[in-house]
Amino acid sequence: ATCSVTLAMIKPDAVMKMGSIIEAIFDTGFIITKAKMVQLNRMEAMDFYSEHQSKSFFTDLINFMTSGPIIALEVIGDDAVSSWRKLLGPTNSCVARSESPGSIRARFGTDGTRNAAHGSDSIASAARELEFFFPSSGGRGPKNTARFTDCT
Ligand code: YYY
Ligand code: MG
Repeated sequence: ATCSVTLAMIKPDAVMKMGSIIEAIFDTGFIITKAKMVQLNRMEAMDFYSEHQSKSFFTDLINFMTSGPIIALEVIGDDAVSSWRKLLGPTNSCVARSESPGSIRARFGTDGTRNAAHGSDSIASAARELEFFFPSSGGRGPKNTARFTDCT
């Protein structure tokens, strides 16, 4: 089993359900190694989702993602990028409810935009998205020096 890392995010519609989502994360065998609640401004949300800037849903996505706080999580586990996306379920929560009823998007999301949570789609985007929320330069204040190296 190969332990790897991904960026999980609880979106504004699901922050009130964070307890149940974090419980599902641990129940599935993941470990959370960093956590941060922040509210993104429009520039930050557009940067995070820049791959979608030409899509018809982009403005709706940015409006939603800036509508309240989000929680960014560094999650480690066996094959974390794909196993976290599997736990998330399909992008659209309505589809998730029929195709993957126990998934996080099925349980906690509403529709194709308000879908409760995010997961990086590749190892490269996990690295980019983790650096976005948890810059290695760190800035002022205490540093997280905790190291979690196994998946047990
Ligand atoms: O990676 P994932 O979140 O499953 O889907 P993406 O295709 O990357 O889209 C990012 C984000 O955009 C999605 O979580 C909801 C929103 N979105 C939308 O509002 N309408 C669509 N038709 C597709 C995606
Ligand atoms: Mg995506």
